[in-house]
Amino acid sequence: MSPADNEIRIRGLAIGARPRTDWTLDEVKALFELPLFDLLYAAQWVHRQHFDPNAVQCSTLLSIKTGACPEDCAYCPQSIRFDTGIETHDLMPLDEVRKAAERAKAAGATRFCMGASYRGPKDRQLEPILEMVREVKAIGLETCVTLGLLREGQAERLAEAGLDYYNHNLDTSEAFYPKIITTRTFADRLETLRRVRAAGIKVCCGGILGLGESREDRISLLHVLATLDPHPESVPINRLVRIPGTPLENATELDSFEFVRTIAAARVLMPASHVRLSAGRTEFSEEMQALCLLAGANSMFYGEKLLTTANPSTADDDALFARLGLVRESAPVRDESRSAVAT
Ligand code: SAM
Ligand code: DTB
Ligand code: SF4
Repeated sequence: MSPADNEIRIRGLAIGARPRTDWTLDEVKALFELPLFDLLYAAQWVHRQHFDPNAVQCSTLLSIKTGACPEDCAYCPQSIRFDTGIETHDLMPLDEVRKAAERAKAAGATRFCMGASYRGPKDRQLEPILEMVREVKAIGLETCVTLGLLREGQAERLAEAGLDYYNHNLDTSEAFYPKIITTRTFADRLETLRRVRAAGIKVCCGGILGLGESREDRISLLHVLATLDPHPESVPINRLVRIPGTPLENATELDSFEFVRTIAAARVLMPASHVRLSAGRTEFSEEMQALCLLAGANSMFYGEKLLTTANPSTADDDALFARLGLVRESAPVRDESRSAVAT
């Protein structure tokens, strides 16, 4: 049976394998509020229509420019407005980036994501980053960058350099967003996502849970993501890492099952996308990580560090993979007729 006509019915909801971008808010809410085991069953079923359920895509992160960011994102250790004690640095030399990418490839990652603490890069700041994209690609890794808002023409330049993915998160619902960030709008973010898509770069877009948002906000965030046409190819779901010195340092920890529920709903709503279990893993038990993977997450950050905070060690991740019988998803085959990597 093809994904087009393949569906299951659970408590009156028709759940299909074919990606849809016309979800209504009511449908997303009904799905999100299913009994957890029904939702997990739906997510597993959808997951197996599109993916090897035992393979996990592994990306490694590198902060190529750290801290002193003019933005006021209330969760972020890199904002210049909060005293978080992080070590800041300007743009890293190309050579160091290449070495880090080579180490990531040797460890088994297939994608290398470079993050910079800009509101958005100036044209002259983009130039050395294009060079980094070319170098990392030449090593044989997929490339991703997250640089904030993009101005006109910048996405095209990144595409020409061979960039595969651009990460730009919506972070939370449109309604809750102004409580978290005041220096740029939700609409600004959608505009950058539009530019990335128009330039032919794959979109990596998700959010953070545990900012103090309500369930309605989580449902609304998923609704916006699942009605982007086409869906983001990669959907990172972060749990807030509470950083001393930020306004959210004392945020209440989000219930683990609510986090799992959000992952499972994302899997059902965006059946063909990779859903990434992102920041927050160091605070999760191995059983919790396994539950997130069972709920349809099939991507992770792999490597000891995220941008400024810790991630589980590769040894711990390798041991977890072995215990669960998981494998690292292999790199997509390169299509030499295009500069980008085919998926
Ligand atoms: N400056 C760029 C931007 O904001 O788009 C790129 C880097 S920014 C650190 C990338 C993403 O990391 C944010 O959108 C947010 O989703 C996530 N993030 C940052 N701090 C976090 C934290 N303390 N806990 C969880 N996720 C976080
Ligand atoms: C994403 O969604 N999560 C990553 C990546 N995209 C750039 C970043 C997580 C950052 C966590 C806090 C830190 O290490 O500074
Ligand atoms: Fe700056 Fe990005 Fe952190 Fe916001 S999330 S303060 S834009 S580095």
